[in-house]
Amino acid sequence: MNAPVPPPLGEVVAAASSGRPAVRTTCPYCGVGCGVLATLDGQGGALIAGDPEHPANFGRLCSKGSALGETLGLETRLLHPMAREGDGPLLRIGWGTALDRIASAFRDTIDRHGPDSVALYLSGQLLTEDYYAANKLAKGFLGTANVDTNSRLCMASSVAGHRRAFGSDTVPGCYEDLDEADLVVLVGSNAAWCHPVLFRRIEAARARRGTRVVVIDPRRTATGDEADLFLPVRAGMDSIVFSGLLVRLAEHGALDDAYIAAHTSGFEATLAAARELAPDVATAARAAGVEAEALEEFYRLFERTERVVTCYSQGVNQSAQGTDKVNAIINCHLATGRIGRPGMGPFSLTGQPNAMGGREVGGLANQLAAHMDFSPGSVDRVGRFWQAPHMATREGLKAVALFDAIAAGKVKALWVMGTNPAVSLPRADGVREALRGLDFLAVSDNVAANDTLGCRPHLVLPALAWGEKDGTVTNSERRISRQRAFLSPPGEAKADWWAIAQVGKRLGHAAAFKWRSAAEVFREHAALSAFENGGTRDFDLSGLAGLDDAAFDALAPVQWPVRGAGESKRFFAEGGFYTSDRKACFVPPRRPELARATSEAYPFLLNTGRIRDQWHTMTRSGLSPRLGAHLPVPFAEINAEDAARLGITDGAMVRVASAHGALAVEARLAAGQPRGTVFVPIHWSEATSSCGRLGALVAGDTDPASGQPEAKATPVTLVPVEMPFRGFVLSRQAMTPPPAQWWARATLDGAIAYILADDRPPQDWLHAWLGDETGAVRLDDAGAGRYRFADFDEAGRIRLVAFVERSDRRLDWSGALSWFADEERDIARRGQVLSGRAESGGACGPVICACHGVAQDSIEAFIAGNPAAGLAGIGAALKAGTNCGSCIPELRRLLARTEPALG
Ligand SMILES: Nc1nc2c(c(=O)[nH]1)N[C@H]1C(S)=C(S)[C@@H](COP(=O)(O)OP(=O)(O)OC[C@H]3O[C@@H](n4cnc5c(=O)[nH]c(N)nc54)[C@H](O)[C@@H]3O)O[C@H]1N2
Ligand SMILES: Nc1nc2c(c(=O)[nH]1)N[C@H]1C(S)=C(S)[C@@H](COP(=O)(O)OP(=O)(O)OC[C@H]3O[C@@H](n4cnc5c(=O)[nH]c(N)nc54)[C@H](O)[C@@H]3O)O[C@H]1N2
Ligand code: SF4
Ligand SMILES: [Mo]
Repeated sequence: MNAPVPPPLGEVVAAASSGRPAVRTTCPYCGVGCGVLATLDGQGGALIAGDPEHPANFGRLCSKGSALGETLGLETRLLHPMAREGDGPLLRIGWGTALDRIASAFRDTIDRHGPDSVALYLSGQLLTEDYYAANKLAKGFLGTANVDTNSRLCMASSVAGHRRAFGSDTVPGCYEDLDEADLVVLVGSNAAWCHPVLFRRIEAARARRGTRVVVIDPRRTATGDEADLFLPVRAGMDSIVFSGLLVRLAEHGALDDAYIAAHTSGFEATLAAARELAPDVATAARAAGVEAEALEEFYRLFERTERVVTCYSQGVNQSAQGTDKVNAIINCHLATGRIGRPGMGPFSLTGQPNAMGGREVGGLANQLAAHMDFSPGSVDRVGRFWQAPHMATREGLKAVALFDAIAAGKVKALWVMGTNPAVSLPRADGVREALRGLDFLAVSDNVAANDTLGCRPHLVLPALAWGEKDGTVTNSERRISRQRAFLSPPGEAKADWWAIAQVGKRLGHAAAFKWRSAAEVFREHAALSAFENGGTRDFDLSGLAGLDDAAFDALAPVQWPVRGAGESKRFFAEGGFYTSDRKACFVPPRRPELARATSEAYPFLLNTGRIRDQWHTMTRSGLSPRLGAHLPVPFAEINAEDAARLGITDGAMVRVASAHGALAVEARLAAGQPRGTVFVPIHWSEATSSCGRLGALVAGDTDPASGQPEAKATPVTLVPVEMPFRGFVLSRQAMTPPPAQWWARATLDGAIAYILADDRPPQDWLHAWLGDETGAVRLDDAGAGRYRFADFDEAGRIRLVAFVERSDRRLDWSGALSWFADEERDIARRGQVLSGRAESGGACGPVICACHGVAQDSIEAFIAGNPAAGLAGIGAALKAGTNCGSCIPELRRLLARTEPALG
């Protein structure tokens, strides 16, 4: 466990409950950017609470934020630099040697093959200071713009859409707009699961002022369930919906003619293009795959509601038509002048904690620092500011093209920092091969093992993790918050910015990389934003360029721009766009078309996304038992009729395959999943499952404007997989997975679970693997294909339980798991663990309330016995939904399902 460090001065607040000092910091998960109070628990960990004073969350946290304390252990951490010689294993080396090696690998590669033969691949989970340092090194000193980031997979279409419309990557609004809106439209956003605290804010506005919520998403998510109106748009057809809206607004005299005339250009051509796509509601509805009446209702609501915020996320961005979708949405806000005023505006919900910070420092290959581009004037300006000897003069390769160039041998040396591309990039099998073929691969990460680290890097560097690192992040509403350290660095872990600066120094640029603290990096970043700005660029932190170290330590959450006093927190109510004529551009969308159509061989469209309680490739959220129980197994959500036709039953194993790769997961039949489509979550990797790595399947055709890959519509085939033997191993300690044909790992309360499936009886493979432990009990019924085993340690505590038997569904482990809660059991009763019954009568199925560990079965049973109880009744009796509230949409869903029919 980490050792505590004294909290920074000025940032010590008394945590109400414990009286111990708490450190104010920011949640490292989603772009909501919630303030967190971390209080050391005296045992190397920390108690986590929401910061009541942070303007993003006012004290609230979702299930992931609340469980941060369970992710601070060091068991999985990378603690020392390591390198390999030839084909040998990674061996520990000193920092000095490691940094020398990176510097010389980059220098030699550039000498031999030019600056564009090297690249950096970064992450929206880095701090702004790390990101700034990496961009400065590459674009000013290595001489290449081959620096891209996982934000290419995340926000690039929003960035491109903003730049096309506004001339800059500006988010015009703020979270208060959600409090003050009368209509919130969520497009391609499962905010109830992915931005839960913002979603609760929308819900609060609903309760307070009757805000209406419209959700546009092909599948009915927890967010869609909560909507006043749900539009199940056909994949990729959002620009039809919003083109139809523009036409409708024009025809009903609902335009803001004065705003259009004074502050925009290109309206007529855009309206004409919209008329081509969606001349009337009926045509739009047909093309978008929704009911005409529902679409009409949405149009009517939008037309009649002045205060409307349209939030959008990956259903919009991660599309081969993503940038057009963004502009189709923005067009409607510009046309009604509903932008930059309270309760109004287009609002891109950012994914990662520092997606925005990355954009600010020019983390994308087609941007330069401080929201500048590669125009000669900007290149010259940044070059002078940095006194850079080797300024990159043109855009670099965007993520998908970058990895293609690596595969083609054009990029030969790569430094990956804070991302897991062997899982998260499309065509991930190809990415893995490309990584393995590099002349030089360095990876900076927090963990000792993930799929990218499995690609035989030449060198790995241990980075500081959340709770240890120190710097700033920017959330969806342009608010800069501090991440502060409350734990001291474990092992030899160091800040990413520091490692980059050391390499810069070794390449002969000591003056440019002389920073001694994150505060110094931040000041330089702020100064660059102000440099020759004069109101020409939106991103301006001139008011922060002079912060001294103490002020940086104490910095309260602040929204940019920070030019001086009396700053407005919104943009563009009075125009003032960052185009050459200061007018916004309407952008006519092209006719949307899926990059790949389904075919006889691949008749289903694969949609992908997130689940409530896991974060990306699970390197951190996967450590928390609270989070593991919600949806512990990789799955594919399939429409019930499709499944029946294919002979796939709920809980059975199913193979999903595209032209690029395949996976096998559990089938979940879902009414909300449209026919002809399947949804698979992104979170499982080779580290957590035998074949749940979704990225391998995704085709990833890129959007022409943004280079963002399509991640929501890959043609696939579905085939039932015969795995008649199902089971699990529960173990107190993590172990190498049992030799089953199929496995997935989950962290549960008290045990690590390996969920298993096989077409061979357990006697053939499990028996030998378990061996004959002394003190073990077993039940071996070869005739029935049943095998159960339990082993205990010397103190009589259960060590491991294995159950495998013939079944067409996952086995319920709740009985066996309850044994892990107890320290000791009566030796004589040991055999009872093999009965499979929980002594306390535990429940099975998903755990809906992560905070209080309340399972779906208990909730259903309660509702059945108390049909009138409602949400409050469930809360009072079971406590479910009473802490973070992330599960409230699911509780409502269960209530609705079991509601007695009115008649
Ligand atoms: N629990 C959790 N929260 C997270 C994350 C996490 O890993 N776990 N990650 C964070 C990050 S980095 C990001 S980027 C955000 C993402 O947040 P979201 O974008 O809300 O999440 P996704 O599940 O990727 O996708 C959202 C929805 O887009 C829908 N969709 C697919 N195709 C289309 C389409 O053509 N049109 C429309 N309108 N919708 C479509 C999908 O059905 C899905 O429900 O979440 C952040 N928050
Ligand atoms: N099919 C499909 N693919 C997708 C998506 C999708 O919806 N569908 N979503 C895409 C999106 S929006 C995103 S954001 C990506 C996310 O994909 P990734 O970025 O690949 O996923 P993470 O698991 O967050 O990986 C972060 C890694 O960085 C490490 N890390 C965390 N903090 C730090 C740090 O401060 N320093 C260093 N050096 N390392 C750190 C973690 O241990 C982890 O290994 O996935 C994308 N891929
Ligand atoms: S909504 Fe949840 S995950 Fe996102 S920042 Fe807040 S606590 Fe963290
Ligand atoms: Mo993301």
